[in-house]
Amino acid sequence: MKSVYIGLGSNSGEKAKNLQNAVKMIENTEGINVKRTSSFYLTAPWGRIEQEEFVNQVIEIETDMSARDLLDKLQEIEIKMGRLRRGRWGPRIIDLDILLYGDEVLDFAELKVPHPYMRERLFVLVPLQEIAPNIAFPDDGTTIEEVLGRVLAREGNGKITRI
Ligand code: A4P
Ligand code: MG
Repeated sequence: MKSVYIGLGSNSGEKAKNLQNAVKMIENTEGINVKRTSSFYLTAPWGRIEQEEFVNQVIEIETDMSARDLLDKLQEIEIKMGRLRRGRWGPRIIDLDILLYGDEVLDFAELKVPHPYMRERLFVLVPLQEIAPNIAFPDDGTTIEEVLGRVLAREGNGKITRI
């Protein structure tokens, strides 16, 4: 069994509802147990900033699925929920990213773990810190708390509100 962290995001339609539905679909997937869920956070768009605010959440699951199979499953859920591809970092009903997969480091085009941008993203680090402050990055051993502390010192936390 692996402990896996998934980042959820929505900035289109009923955003919090979309996250709830996605968590239900993840929960109902054979071979996946949802262990912990963070609060919802309202967050300023990162990357392409001329779009609606996001609602973000991080969950911990336990699974014996391979990382590839899990990614396929998550993409299936995105499609079922009606996600359309509207360009990189563009608006979406639901986005499901694998943040951490046990203590593995994966570097394939279609699957990079730890998620390549998670160390810079308050919308990932703040909810992750809520449910798992003491876990460490498998590649360099820094904890979530340390990495979050650095980003907060640099940027402040004006761009994220717990809802
Ligand atoms: N992929 C590689 N590694 C992973 C991984 N660890 N988890 C590949 C999931 N997918 C991974 O993703 C494109 C491809 O990335 C997938 O086919 C998969 O094989 P995508 O979800 O189709 O496209 P995307 O989401 O538009 O691009 P990308 O680069 O994944 O964007 P992100 O990183 O998901 O960022 N601002 C706020 N406040 N909140 C947000 O949630 N999200 C984004 C999207 C931008 N700004 C945001 C937010
Ligand atoms: Mg994505």
